[in-house]
Amino acid sequence: MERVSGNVVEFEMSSLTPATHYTVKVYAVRDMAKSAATTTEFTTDVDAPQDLAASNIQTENTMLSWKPPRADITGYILSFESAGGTIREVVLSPTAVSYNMAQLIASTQYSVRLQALAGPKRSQVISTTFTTTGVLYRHPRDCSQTLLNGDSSPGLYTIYLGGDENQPLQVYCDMTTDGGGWIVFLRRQSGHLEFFRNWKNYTAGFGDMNDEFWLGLSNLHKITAGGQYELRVDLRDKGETAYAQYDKFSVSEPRSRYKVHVGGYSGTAGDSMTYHHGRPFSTYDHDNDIAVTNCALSYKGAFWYKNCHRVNLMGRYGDNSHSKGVNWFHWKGHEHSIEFAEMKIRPSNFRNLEGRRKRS
Ligand SMILES: [Ca+2]
Repeated sequence: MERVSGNVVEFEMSSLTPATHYTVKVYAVRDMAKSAATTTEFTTDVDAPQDLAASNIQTENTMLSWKPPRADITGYILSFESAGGTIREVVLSPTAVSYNMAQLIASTQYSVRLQALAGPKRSQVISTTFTTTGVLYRHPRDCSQTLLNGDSSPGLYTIYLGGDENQPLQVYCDMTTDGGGWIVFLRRQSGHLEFFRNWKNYTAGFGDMNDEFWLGLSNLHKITAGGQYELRVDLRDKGETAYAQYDKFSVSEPRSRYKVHVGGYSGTAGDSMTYHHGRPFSTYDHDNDIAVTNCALSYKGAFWYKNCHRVNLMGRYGDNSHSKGVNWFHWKGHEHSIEFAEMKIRPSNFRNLEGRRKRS
């Protein structure tokens, strides 16, 4: 109750509570007499939250926090927009005072808007902007760049052929063997997948990257054309392991029928691959080997066959008959199909890059 003088026709109410419904009655009084009341009603606005800020800004996430308004609110609307124009909006509970923004894009500016809700009423909007931190390679061209970006668990990743954002390719990265950073391009381990396939299949690739697969000659050519790569072959059989590493590995253009260039052996499996150096690829429907016969047809696989092979890692799984199985001649000979085989590549200067990263 406020008493004001008789010539006042205006009165400012202060210290009201936000988002609150008020009923106001005005009486004229003279001595003890009191007029009838004139009445009005209004609801105060919702006050805005304060101090919206982004903290702990990473490449893919950041923490937003704010101070709540005084009003008794029913929730918040938080919306954020990236520089690329993507808008996301979330509704938050009235008790929220922070929000973890995830799945952001590296090196990107975001603007964030926050508004409190009280029933149908909305507060003023408060806003802030922040920029996610960068990654070393925004469009990694292979698994070594993915690893240097900080992704160190093995699994599926998107790389970009030639570092070109318009040429994404999903690959399986081996991030553990000998420092990691390997694109796996062949895996045999279960016999679930048929590898006796035609030229078209071997060009494009096939299979399931979480089990058995072949990445494809076209991809291998495009990746190895973009730099100097090394090859590693990992073999396992009944608890035994062996590997072969080659300092140089590349696959030439389609016109050459994807000739392989391989050299600089080291390892424990024996050098079976140098025999295939300089050979074009062969499938049962594309005989590019130097044998009078069709090696792919004879040995139930596909490879850079010569006359015919010391390596038949795309041979018939579990077949121990001569030269037809998954063979690495200098380890288990031609009459033993190996249980597990992977072929993988990474840049041949990877160790230097990694050393530099560890020193810095
Ligand atoms: Ca032939």
